[in-house]
Amino acid sequence: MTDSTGKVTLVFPRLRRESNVWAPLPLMALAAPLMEDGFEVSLVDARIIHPHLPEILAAAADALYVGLSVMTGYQIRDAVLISRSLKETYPELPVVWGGYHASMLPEQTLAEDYVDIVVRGQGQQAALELARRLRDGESPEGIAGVCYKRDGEAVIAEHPPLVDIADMPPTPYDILDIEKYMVPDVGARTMKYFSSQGCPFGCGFCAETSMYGRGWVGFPAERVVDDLELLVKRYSVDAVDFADTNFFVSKKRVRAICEGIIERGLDIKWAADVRTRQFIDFPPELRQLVYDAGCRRLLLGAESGSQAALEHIGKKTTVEDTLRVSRICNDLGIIARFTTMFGFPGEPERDIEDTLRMIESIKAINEDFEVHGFFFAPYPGAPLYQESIRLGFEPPARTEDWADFDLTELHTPWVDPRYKEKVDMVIDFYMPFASPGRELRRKMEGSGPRAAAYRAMHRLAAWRVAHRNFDHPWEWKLKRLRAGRGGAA
Ligand code: B12
Ligand code: SF4
Repeated sequence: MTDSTGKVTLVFPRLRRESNVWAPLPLMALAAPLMEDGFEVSLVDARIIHPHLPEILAAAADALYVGLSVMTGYQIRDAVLISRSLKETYPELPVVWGGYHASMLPEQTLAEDYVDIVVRGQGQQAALELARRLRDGESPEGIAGVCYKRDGEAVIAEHPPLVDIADMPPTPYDILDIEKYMVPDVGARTMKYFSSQGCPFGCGFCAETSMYGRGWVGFPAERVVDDLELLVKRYSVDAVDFADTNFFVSKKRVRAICEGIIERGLDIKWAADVRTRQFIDFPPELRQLVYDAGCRRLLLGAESGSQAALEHIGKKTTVEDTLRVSRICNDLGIIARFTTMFGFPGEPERDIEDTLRMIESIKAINEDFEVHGFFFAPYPGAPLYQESIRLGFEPPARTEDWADFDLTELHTPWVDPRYKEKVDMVIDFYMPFASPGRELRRKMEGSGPRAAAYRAMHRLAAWRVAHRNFDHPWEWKLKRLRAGRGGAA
């Protein structure tokens, strides 16, 4: 380690409607090598500071650069506000954008006068090299993944390949006010943690493929267990939600992590994402080990109850796989949380009935299993992004116009809004009420008027789903009115 020769300010802009604030892992990942190299890092999380601009401006005063982490959607609105404010106050201070959005659209992002540099892809090495160059008064030319402006012209770097993270220094949880990031989730004190980056699969709707080129890199098992032990012992964490896009890529590593957790007697519960077939293909004793090591929830992409739709998106899984994995999780005592997707390009509006039937079968296995419905949104970088443009999707022309882009709204001209309404109503509103999970059942158990309203809603929804009768959906309309959106179903 060298003496501190410079400071880097990292900012996590606000997100929309985030009830629980998760640790800003992208920035903590960057802070690790910077701090090891002797740089001072000031991490400002705009989600937990009100008002946030004065603090960001103060932290930026003596920085070599300010780096913002930006994902497509609402976060852009705050990132633009912050960046403009930085430029007004410190015209010479380099403003750097990284994360999924800028990585996929570097030209468009650099066209804005409030962004000086874009870092594409994985940021650990680029953030460090950039700090060294700016400290030494050198140009960022040639740093892998770093795009910048030269005489007003954008210099766009190739998207860099994924670099191994096995030797990365520890993720610095101590730069956070950690109590602000303890979330009641799998445990009362759940902490977000990442142990790997990338995913070897290539689902058409997912930006991951372009971001990390179907590569995958992870911390060695021992390092992961060390980190978990530190979280438990130093911060009294009782559960971890893995932010890994695909925690289960290496069976060998999963086995070693689980054995390590058990050997060290770590009393910890955890949740992670897995592909349906991956978990089915695990030998039963490994699945049992995963449970024994504390896994209590898995997030799986079921995507659809229609086999034709699964073939259409090349998901390489079957509806029967979804039911099989449900039975496996149920037998183990692991909660399965599924996502489904509708409205892919070129897909005929398919019968919601198939997915509804799949959900009923899942709920018959375990009522606590959840199924969420989403509509396909062409995120930049997703393999289906270009096809969506050919089919009439008009991507926003300027960075800030991407701020309204999220999975709750419809962005694709080939989908009839009434179809989306029906999916939202049946899959995400009536179905969860008809077959309530643990949380809703708890709300129904009370004695006040609220609990009575939930019970009435449950009976009504159960009747509607059983009879497939969604005519005159006044409960749904009321909910929409209360959410301030109005509109007919
Ligand atoms: C945790 C998470 C969340 C958390 C919040 C994040 C947080 N930390 O607070 C929550 C649950 C709130 C969330 C919400 C959403 N999320 Co999210 N989320 C993730 C998830 C699972 C992990 C992110 C993470 O921490 N990764 C670990 C870190 C170490 O890696 P990283 O993020 O890739 O960061 C690296 C690079 O991006 C880069 N980098 C990042 N920032 C910066 C900044 C600088 C200056 C530099 C130099 C480099 C750099 O370097 C980092 C280190 O290598 C990712 C998937 C994934 N595994 O990454 C999706 C992901 C980021 N989410 C995504 C989406 C779409 C959403 C939603 C918009 C979904 C929705 N429902 O609409 C919402 C946003 C809603 C809102 N509230 O506004 C997409 C983003 C796609 C895109 N084009 O932007 C992802 C990639 C999932 C996917 N595969 O589609 N999410
Ligand atoms: S959807 Fe999941 S499995 Fe498919 S590419 Fe994205 S992260 Fe990987």
